[in-house]
Amino acid sequence: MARAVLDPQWLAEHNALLRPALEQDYEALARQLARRGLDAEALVARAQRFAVAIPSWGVGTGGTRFGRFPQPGEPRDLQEKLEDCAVVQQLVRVTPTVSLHVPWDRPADPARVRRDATELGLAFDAMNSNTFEDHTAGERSYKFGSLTHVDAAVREQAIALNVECIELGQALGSAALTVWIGDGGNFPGQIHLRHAFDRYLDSLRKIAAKLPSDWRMFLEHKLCEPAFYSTVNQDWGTSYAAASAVGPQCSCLVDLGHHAPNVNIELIVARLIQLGKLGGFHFNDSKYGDDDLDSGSIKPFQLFLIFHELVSAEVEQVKGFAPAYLLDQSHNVTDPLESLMSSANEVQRAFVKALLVDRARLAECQARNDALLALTTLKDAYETDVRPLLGMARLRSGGAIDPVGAYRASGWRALCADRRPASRRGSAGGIVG
Ligand code: AFD
Ligand code: MN
Ligand code: MN
Repeated sequence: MARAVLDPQWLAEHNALLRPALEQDYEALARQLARRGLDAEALVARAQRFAVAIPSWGVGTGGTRFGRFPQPGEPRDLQEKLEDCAVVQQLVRVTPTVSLHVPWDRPADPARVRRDATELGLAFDAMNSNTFEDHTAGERSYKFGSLTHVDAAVREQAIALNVECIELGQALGSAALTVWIGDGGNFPGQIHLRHAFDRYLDSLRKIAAKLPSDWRMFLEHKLCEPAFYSTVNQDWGTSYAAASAVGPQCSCLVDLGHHAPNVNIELIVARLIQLGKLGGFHFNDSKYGDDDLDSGSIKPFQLFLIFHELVSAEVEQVKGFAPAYLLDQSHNVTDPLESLMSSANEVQRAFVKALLVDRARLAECQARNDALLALTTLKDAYETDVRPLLGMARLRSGGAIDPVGAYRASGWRALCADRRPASRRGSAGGIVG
């Protein structure tokens, strides 16, 4: 039995106040769904099984290159970050795993960290390697690249960090490595475009050679930043080519903020599924670029359409389809725990709404080229208010009917402000969006 950070008795009392209204709303929704041939109970069970990982760098306040505005009670070390993750999980019950960024959160004693996490009811998701900034004085600099650097010694150092991530991950019980590099050029002519990609493949193969047989490796592409002229792994096509060249354990990770404006991300998702190379997601939202805004805050319909593709693949039992889900956001102006809770809820909501799509009717519409009714079919699902269903799923899983409300009432932030004095507070990690 995991150790509950917030008092379960207190949470039960908080839920008791909201429960009568939830039950009424749930019954009304269940009747509506039944008319549409959908079983609310089965949907609650599906919602309960949904999971999305929390980034260790997401529980501290994020920053931009213009500054960071820390708030009281921020976690100062990995142990405190795990405690915060456990609070989120206790209330939402869909975030049972944590994804670490190394060296931001390099565990000195991984076996102990694993025990601590298990005690809190948490496990570890994909490991993330950071070779986009220099860590200690004297090491070879990543200023001009890491895995694609012109100097083989710098590449070796970056490869070694990725191998260290794999080893740490093995000790932690993780089974995946996500590689995102900032490598690229800021000036035309700065790098040899083809040779840099060759070096990328060569480095990736060396990392992949160290993967345990049950591990996966995800390549995360990004249009630009920090390289503003040419990024080595810049788009999904490049990422797909690289993942294919590296081998079967390697696939592509889609971060929702890493595309050119107005790109059809759900189409990219469909293509990668079809090609057997969709590894996972970094969920966030964006208006202009890699904004790292909270999931579902700007384009909830896009999130739904992405999940429509994911659920389609599940329903059609596409071979090898098992994408990893992680939130990757930078919380600059909110309490990070509140953002994580509401974002997990948004992602879960998109998933549940995608389950409501009348796929038989959609197929008929497509077969007779009925564009309008096809869209209406999707909108019927998208516009259904599934909040009672999500609340019921959380309640039955032991979480909070209203996670943010419960969190505020719990006084956790104020407690942390006392327990975690600012003088000892280190970097919260996560300076890059
Ligand atoms: C980047 C990527 C990547 C990386 C992160 C660091 O989204 O996932 O780990 O920033 O904060 O933009
Ligand atoms: Mn990302
Ligand atoms: Mn990003």
